[in-house]
Amino acid sequence: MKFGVTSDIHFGAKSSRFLLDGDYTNFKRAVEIFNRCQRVYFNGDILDVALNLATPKRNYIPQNSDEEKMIRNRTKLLLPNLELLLDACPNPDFVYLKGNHDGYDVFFEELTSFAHKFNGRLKLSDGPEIIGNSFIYHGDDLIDDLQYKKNLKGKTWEERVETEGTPLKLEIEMYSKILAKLQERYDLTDIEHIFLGHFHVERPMLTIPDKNVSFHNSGAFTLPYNAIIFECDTIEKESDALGYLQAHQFVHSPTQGKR
Ligand SMILES: [Mn+2]
Repeated sequence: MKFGVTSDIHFGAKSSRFLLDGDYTNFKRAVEIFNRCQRVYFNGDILDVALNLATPKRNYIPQNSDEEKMIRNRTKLLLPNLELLLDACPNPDFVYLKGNHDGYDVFFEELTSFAHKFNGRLKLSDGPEIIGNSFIYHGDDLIDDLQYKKNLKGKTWEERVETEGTPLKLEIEMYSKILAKLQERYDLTDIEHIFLGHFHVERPMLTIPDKNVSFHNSGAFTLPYNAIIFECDTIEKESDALGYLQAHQFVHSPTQGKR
């Protein structure tokens, strides 16, 4: 079964990787890939609402009517675009997983009524989702308390790279810790591929040495502000192995702001 995974479009943020920007290049690219798939996973942070929180948290409850209004207004801008995308992609069904920037009840309420239009073709999920030997989760609560992004051992990522070695070494260390954390929570016996979003490291794909597990990160970027679409296939062999095909990148749009 062919499936696609993407995340971290951050629709509405200044640094948004817009699907529907300018000449629609990103949109057309997404449509082309998604229509080859039987299922597409939106793995969190497709919508971005800035609520003046340092780190937005999934299941955050709006503290006042302004915050709630902000979420509903931003939702109103996203949904017509999502509708265009789903209408242009008759082939796959879609699963929308919560991220930390869009895991709000208010948004998921609106998304639930929106989903009714699509006769079961759009499913909502808290995550994780499992397909074949693949595990799909946004990853926000896996990384944030490891503090790799900002402040591990009181150092920034860049400072760590300078003093402790290559990004590859640090990324293997980080993903090994994430794997251990996931194994505490879930039975990953048959899982060989873990799809995450959320954090932005050098490599969209990394295999942990000596483990039969690869990480794929659609929030990763090799160029600034690119979200990635993974196009994957579950192959029905004895191992039910997933063939990693390619990472397609959204094209950077000149109208996007700096993060
Ligand atoms: Mn995130």
